[in-house]
Formats: sequence, C-alpha cells, structure tokens
Amino acid sequence: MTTAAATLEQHARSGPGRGRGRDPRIADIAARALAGERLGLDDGEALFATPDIWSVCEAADAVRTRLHGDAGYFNVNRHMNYSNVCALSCRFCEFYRKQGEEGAYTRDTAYVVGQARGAVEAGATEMHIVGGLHPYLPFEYYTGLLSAIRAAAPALHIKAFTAVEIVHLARIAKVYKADDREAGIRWVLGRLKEAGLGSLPGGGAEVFDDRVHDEAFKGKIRSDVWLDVHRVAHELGLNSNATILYGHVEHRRDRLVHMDMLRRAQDRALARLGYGGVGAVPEAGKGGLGAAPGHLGYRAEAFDDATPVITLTRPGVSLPTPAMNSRGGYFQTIIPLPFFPDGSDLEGLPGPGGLENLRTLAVARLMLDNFPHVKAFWIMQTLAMATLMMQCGADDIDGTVVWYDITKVGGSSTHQETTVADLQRAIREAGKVPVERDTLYRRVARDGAAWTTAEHR
Ligand code: V47
Repeated sequence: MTTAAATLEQHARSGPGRGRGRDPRIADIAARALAGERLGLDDGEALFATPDIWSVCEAADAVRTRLHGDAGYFNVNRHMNYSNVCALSCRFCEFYRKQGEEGAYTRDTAYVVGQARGAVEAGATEMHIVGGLHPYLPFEYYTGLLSAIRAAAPALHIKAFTAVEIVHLARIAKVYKADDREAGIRWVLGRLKEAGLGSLPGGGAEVFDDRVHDEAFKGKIRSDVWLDVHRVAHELGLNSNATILYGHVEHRRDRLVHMDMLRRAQDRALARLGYGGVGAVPEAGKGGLGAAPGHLGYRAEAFDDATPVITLTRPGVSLPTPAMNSRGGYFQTIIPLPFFPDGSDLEGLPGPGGLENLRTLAVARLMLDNFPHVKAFWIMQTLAMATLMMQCGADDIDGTVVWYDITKVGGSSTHQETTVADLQRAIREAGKVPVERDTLYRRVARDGAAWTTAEHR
C-alpha cells in the first residue's frame, strides 16, 4: 500500500480523530458522560489537552442531541445598550467611555421606547438591554426604562442588566450594605421585576478566579457576588443565563473551575424548584415532564406526544422544561464568549483561535450537565463558526441582534444584524432543524405579523 493510501485508510479508521487516531481517554470520558456520570475537573483537563478534538465535539454533540434532538434554537431579538458611560475602566473592555468623552452616549427613555416599538414592528420577542455602570443616573431611570417599555410593548420580553449592573444599582439606590449585600440585591431585583424585568442575561461573570479577576477585571464584582445576584434572581422566580469570557489571562483549569461553580449553583437552583435529587424526577405526563418509569429524563421542548422522551446527561437531575417557566428560577443557558483584544488594554494578547473556541464550547456542554442550553453567540463567534458549533454541543445561536456595541468582530460596526433566513440557513447547514424560541425557550408560532408561544404540557 502506498503511503497516501495508508494514510487515507488510517483516516477512515480513526473517524473524527482526523488521522491522529482516537484518544481512548476521550472515549472513556464520553461513555461516562453519556451514562450520566458528572465529569470531574481532571476529565475536563483531559478534554482540553487531547489532540483528538473531534471526539470531544462528537461527545458534546451526543449529549446535545439527547437533550434537544435535532432542534437548533434562535430568536428574533434586539440588543440595546442604554449607555456606554462606565465608572470602571476594565482592561479587557473596549466598550466603556467616560462621561463627556468622544463617543460617550446615554439614551433617554423616549429613545429606548422608540427602539422597543421598532423591535415589535420587526417581530422581535425579546429585548436584551445592558450598559456601563453609569455614575450619575438615578435608580428611577432604570425602573422608568422598564415600565415605559412594558407599557409600549407589553409582549416584548425584557432581558436586562448583568449582575454587575444590579450591584451598581443597589449602590446607586443606597441599599447596598457590605454586611448584608443580599438585602440590597433583593430590593433592586424586586423593584426591577415589578417594573417589567423578565430575566437576567449572563454577562459580567468573566472568569470566577481572584487572580484572573485582579489582572483583567479589577473593580468588577467577584464570583461570590455574581453568584449571589443570580441566586436571588432565581429565588424571585427569574430565569437567568451565565457566561464565561475566556482566552485572555486565565488558564484552562480556571475555566473548568468556573464551570464547576456554575453547575453547583445550578444544582442548588434546581433543588429549590424541587428537582435535583435521585427520586425527585416528577412522574411521566405531569407538569410537562415525560420521564418514563425507571428512565430519568424529560420530554423535549415540544408540543406533541410524538416527541421522544430524552435522557439527561446525569441521572437524578431533571431539567425544567418551558412549562415550568411559571415557576422560573434557574440558569437556562451557558454562553462561552471568546475574548477580543482589539481596542482593549489587553490588545497585546492574541485572543483564542477557532479550535480553542470549538473545544471550549464542547467542554462546556460536557461539564455543565445540568444546564439545559449552550449558546454559540454568533456575533462573537461569527455565523460560520456558530454553524460548526451546532455540531459540537451548541443548541442555540442567539438572534437577529441588529445593534451590538460591546465587541465588533473583524472591523464590523455597531450595526451587526442578521436575518431569520440567515439564522435558519446556518442551523440547517449544521444538519439541525431551526426552531424559533422566545427568551424562555418556548416555541414561537407565527401567523403573519402576529406571534404566540404555546405553554407546554
Ligand atoms: O459581560 C466584554 C463580554 C459580555 C469583551 O445572556 C467581551 O443571552 C469578548 O453577556 N471580548 C456581554 N467579550 C455579552 C453577554 C451576552 C451576550 C449574548 C447573549 C447573552 C445572554 C449574554 O461581553 C460582558 C463581557 O463578558 N465582553 N468585552 C471583549 N473585549
């Protein structure tokens, strides 16, 4: 046999190992993940270290498929920043400006309401609103913003304010006390919820490590405070997301610790909702959960009985379905965010490459066994990479976005819009079936300009 033929045969034998051969350690980890065992940090290190990245992707895809079948989620949304003025000057951030500096902006309520109306006209189901830590805006600005949107666009879900902003608002409202920070956080979240807040986005988590925090995010809230904000939000019945910003001064082990801290927080959130322990899985057919006897799982996010019951990655933990959103209070989605150095004080760093992005997302799917969703945020990953990620553990690619100011990939402007057709094409290209969802992952049904979400059994 010629060398070329031998190489080809080796490729064929090794499958997605792409000629390097399968790494038996990954096969073992994948088998354990699929058997429902929670992976340890050392497993995570092996997933990061192996040259056999395709087996890692394949394992993540298997887990993702078991959770969501072929569904690839997207939404019709708008991102909006009310201000880029920020009291902090984080080294990793290219978004912030100082008051009065060129390019600084702060939107008034009329502007925001105009954006909300425009979003509704364009069919959006969600508005994602975040901003800098503005030193002078009063607390009433934020509640006024929410209630004005709520009045102008009652059906629009408002996902707003990172945990960092929530703590800032507690300070602005003078309810944040170092010896009882929880009371202030609860007060702020309670007022915002009354005014129309629907859920919390996942931003501001960065990397839960004090060394990394001090080097890149000094001045921002630390992991314990971020997790407290999300816990209180969950206790108030709000769902939330989580991010990890990787590829700067952290080590891969730090990423794994971050993921572990998140899944422990999710264990507690699910336990509060009555899920979590072996035996806590609700009976088949009740509350939208479709666990068959002796088979731990839940019915996929579906309308009909034909949808298969799916087994979770980890027996004993049953994830809430959209039907449970009337009793919200858990993490929905992990969003791995690759660091973009351009324009930041960390410009000298290279940022993560494509394979590192793919691998980190796949590892997140495998480690975060109690997170229902993994999002490849196309704005930061690019639509082409997000497509690939749909085969490597992601089940969601965010939405139509339109304006995005926090990062601008490859010289793009603030206007970063894609169409529903583009999102659907990208999902189909990955071999998945596009499913429009709302913020709470309920399926959206459209009839012309009107849309509804069905509550699931
Ligand atoms: O918290 C800031 C990150 C985040 C940079 O919840 C940067 O559905 C890369 O959280 N390079 C905001 N990242 C974005 C965010 C988000 C996005 C999409 C969906 C959801 C969701 C949440 O962007 C910040 C920060 O971690 N970020 N600067 C940068 N130079």
